[in-house]
Amino acid sequence: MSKLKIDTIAAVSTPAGRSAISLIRVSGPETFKILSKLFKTGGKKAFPLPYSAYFGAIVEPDTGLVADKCLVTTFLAPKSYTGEDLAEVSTHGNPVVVSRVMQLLLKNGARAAEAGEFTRRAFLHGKMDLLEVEAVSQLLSAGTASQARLALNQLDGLPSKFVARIRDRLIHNLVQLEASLNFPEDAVEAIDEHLLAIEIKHILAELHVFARNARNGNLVADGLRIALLGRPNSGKSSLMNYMLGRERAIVTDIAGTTRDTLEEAMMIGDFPVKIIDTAGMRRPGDRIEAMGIERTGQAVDSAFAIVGVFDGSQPVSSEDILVLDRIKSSQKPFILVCNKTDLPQRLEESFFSGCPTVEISSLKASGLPQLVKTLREIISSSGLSELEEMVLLGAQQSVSLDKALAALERADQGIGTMYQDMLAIDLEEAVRELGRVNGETVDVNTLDLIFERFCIGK
Ligand SMILES: Nc1nc2c(ncn2[C@@H]2O[C@H](COP(=O)(O)OP(=O)(O)OP(=O)(O)O)[C@@H](O)[C@H]2O)c(=O)[nH]1
Ligand SMILES: [Mg+2]
Repeated sequence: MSKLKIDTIAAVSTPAGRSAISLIRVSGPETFKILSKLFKTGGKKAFPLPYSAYFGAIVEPDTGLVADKCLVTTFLAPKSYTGEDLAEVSTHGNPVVVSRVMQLLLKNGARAAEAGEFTRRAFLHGKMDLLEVEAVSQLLSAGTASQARLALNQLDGLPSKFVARIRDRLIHNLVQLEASLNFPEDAVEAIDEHLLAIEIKHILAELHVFARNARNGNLVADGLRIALLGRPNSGKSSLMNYMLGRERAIVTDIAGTTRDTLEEAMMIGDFPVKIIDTAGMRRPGDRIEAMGIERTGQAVDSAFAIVGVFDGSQPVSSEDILVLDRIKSSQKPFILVCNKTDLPQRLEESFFSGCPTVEISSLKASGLPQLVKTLREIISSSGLSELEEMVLLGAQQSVSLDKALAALERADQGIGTMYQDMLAIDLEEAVRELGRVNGETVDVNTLDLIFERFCIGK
């Protein structure tokens, strides 16, 4: 089906099942023609007026039977979510009633909407750009208040304005460069490469900040990954259970109990995190353990921060030294846990020297507040509590932003030595890729990928 054909679509926008009210959305040029056939309102108010609510009944045209009594809210193009004529029909929240009203709409000229099609139309009609689309998507899937706040910030449009402004500046410079390249003999002034170089540097600096805000935003949206790392039996799974407050991971006194990485969400302050329990690090006993330990390595690579778990009741082993080396070489923020403090302590204190350490007994449930406090400090010192600054990007948008940055880096480094037409190619690429970030130059296939993540009715 052609995505460009603008017909009239309908979908149930509320979840399936019984509820007080269900909402059916209808959008497109025939919206009010279709509703005029089906919806009978008793009042004298003309139908439809902008932003108006009408109480009435959906009536089957052939039989005159009432399908439901409902409230219809009207939004006239272009002042609606989609930018088209749009109506929201609030029916009684019974699946039988809802499906009857839907069938009547479909029989009388509407088409069942695809996932994300209302938002896609909003995008096509210029009601929002791709950054705002991404914010809507993240708002719908947000699992915590801070994730929702981040998405709402982005819906205010500041990141959109930023990308549009940077892109306009690049276009302006590109046009000047092209003019001086194509019409050298005309009155067009030769471009001042020195000024252009300064401008590119400024833009690059601003874009780097934007990219960092986007990385942080995606960290918050996905949940910061915190990996528990340690030798077998040090108490990683016990600590995970203690942090979560429930028996999630299997704990035994057999070294090598955890063979695969386990991931669970929790909050640190008002920050969503994912705690990752890993297979204990040692020379593997069999193939399965070897695979588990390989995954431990991946968990370290993808982690935002690492919690090193050590058994305080045992002297330092070669495995502990291996673990500490791995943690230090990861260059990630970390904290060391001296676990099993309920037992006589035999781990040499000097082992932890110079490293942030907390003492914990996972068995007796003591010491967690100090660990949480330190993790909060790690999060806030990474600038991650500044939600206002953050940006949410989809996977495609992140790739495009990186490409735009790379093209500008090439331009920045090459300017003065590189041919101007090569410079123009890099600037063009930056403009094109930034257009993919905000949707100015996005292609249909990419749009398909973006909107298929949405639910029907949004
Ligand atoms: N006394 C005491 N025992 C603990 C504590 N934490 C864990 N243990 C015990 O240590 C043993 C190993 O605990 P686990 O949590 O399975 O250790 P692990 O690091 O996940 O081990 P692997 O999955 O094999 O890598 C179990 O018998 C736990 O009951 C603690 O704080 N105090
Ligand atoms: Mg374990």
